[in-house]
Amino acid sequence: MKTALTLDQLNAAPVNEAMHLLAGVYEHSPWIAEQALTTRPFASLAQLKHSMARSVATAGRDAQLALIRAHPELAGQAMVSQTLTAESSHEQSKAGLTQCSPAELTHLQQLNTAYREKFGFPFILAVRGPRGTGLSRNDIIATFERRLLGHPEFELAECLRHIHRIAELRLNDKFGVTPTLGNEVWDWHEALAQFSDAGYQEQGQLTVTYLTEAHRACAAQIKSRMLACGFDEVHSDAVGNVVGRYYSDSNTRNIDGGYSPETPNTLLTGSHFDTVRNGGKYDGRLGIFVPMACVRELARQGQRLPFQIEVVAFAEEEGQRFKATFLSSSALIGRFDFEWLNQQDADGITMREAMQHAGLAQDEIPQLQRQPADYLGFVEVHIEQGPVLNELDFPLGVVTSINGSVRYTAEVIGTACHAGTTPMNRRNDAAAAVAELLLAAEKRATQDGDSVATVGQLLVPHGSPNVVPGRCQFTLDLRAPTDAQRDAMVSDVLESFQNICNRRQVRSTLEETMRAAAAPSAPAWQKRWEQAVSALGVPLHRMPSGAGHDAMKLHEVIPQAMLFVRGQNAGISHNPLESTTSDDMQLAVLAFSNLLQQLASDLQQPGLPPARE
Ligand code: HGY
Ligand code: MN
Ligand code: MN
Repeated sequence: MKTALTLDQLNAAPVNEAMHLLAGVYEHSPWIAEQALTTRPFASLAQLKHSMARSVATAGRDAQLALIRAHPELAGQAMVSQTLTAESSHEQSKAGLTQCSPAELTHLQQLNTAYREKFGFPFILAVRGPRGTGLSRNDIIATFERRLLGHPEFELAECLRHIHRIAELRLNDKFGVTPTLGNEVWDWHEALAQFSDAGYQEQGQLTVTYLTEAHRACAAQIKSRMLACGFDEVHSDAVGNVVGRYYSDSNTRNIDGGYSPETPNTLLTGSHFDTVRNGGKYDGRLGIFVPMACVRELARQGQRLPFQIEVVAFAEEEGQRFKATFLSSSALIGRFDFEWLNQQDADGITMREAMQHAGLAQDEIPQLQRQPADYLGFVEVHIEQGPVLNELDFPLGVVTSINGSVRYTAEVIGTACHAGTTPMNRRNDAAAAVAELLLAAEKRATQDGDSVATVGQLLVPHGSPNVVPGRCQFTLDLRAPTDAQRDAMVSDVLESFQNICNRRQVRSTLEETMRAAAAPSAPAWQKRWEQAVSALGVPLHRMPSGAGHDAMKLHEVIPQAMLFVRGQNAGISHNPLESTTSDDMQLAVLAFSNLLQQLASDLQQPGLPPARE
């Protein structure tokens, strides 16, 4: 059994020996280790991985192409003639590629030929996958077919990302490292993803909307898992949240300890478990399972901290079944709008009826409001849902601010008429008006550089191919890093909308369904995340959040800050391709544990309680 390599060994070894220790990490490309070794000493394996990846990122296109071309094809000639490197041979056989049926082998070789002809380099896929246990042959072939349709620039970057994932797993092997906690958290997501709403489950899609059977099955599984993790109390509340509390070492500490009873003593954390339609497995859920894993480790060690940890699995954030978004975090801050109970879903069921069917006591909703004075702050872990960390090869990112957003549902009412006989200058085409608005909103958001505008839903109700649309319903989602920038864009877009309707002589209705203020991270809490990440030896990256999160509602009453975890597949989200690795989940759990321990030592300093803001 080879002895595991250690960072001390690698940091101390002469260059040539260190190169030998890192041999095989990047296929036939020792120049990467050589370049990375100039940045020694490495504080952590994560830092070594990052440094090697950045050596590639800064090496220039020719070197990157040479690196990709140094790799064998999947189930290609090298595998058949058994001339693969030991690492590639192990990986391809573990993924079952050496057991392909003749038809699979032929199909893979056709894909290899087509891919290489289209892109000029071999298809690269980390076949051990995001969990490290190996993708199935079907997954491999499906990914191959999907990426064959891709764009050359994207595919070159995606091949490099997979090469870094291959290198990461090879480094784990060399250092004898297994991301045990990350593997468990990864598996918890798989278990929760088995529940999906009717109509989506049958298609193998993940959709969990508010208070459906699947939603309630998720709540039940989260509840039982919280109990198994050792939370002292777990309950479902009046809007369907699952709340777990892990008590502090005492609810109050003696006054001369400088920590008087009225000082806040609960850290609030969590995220949502509802999903968008055909969404990903990690959006929201990662922010529930990471703190749960931390509490499980505390409970296992019998450790109590000088504050209580309250983990909330928020029941409704996405606003899919009903228009109300951030419903359950709004309830926690005392801003649940009881008008929402009258909202109807696509089947005409009101939220009130859905809650009654789920056995929720609506009259208890006001009691859900948390007293800010009881809380130290709110922290949320979330998958990034964007490409930044993936492109910069950072596993974690500290959020500086969450963009402010406004969302509308709207309808344009024109005149339905004959598509053949109505001249173009005699139409009041509702869909054309919306199309013009869509392009105007796109242009206006692009003008700011970091604003975004999206028409996510667009429908001609009861339309026909040969009828000029008389009605067109749509949604509009507008976001920007600050409220002032957001509001300037909103007023411009709405003015454009009015002008378009006037000129086209159509009517419109517009309902604001969500408004969330931009939420800058509380400096003290952002600093806590920065310290927690830096303590892992992970390079620090600060970034804004384009996506909205429950943290922006809690922001209205208590200080908050978020931690982002890198997404795979170029960080795609609100898409079944959403993915993250158990290695990155491991780092998120370790960072969260660091934050807990750091907060505990802050609290135990005699004198003032820790800075909240
Ligand atoms: O839309 C958002 O930003 C969040 O995913 N609800
Ligand atoms: Mn989402
Ligand atoms: Mn989310």
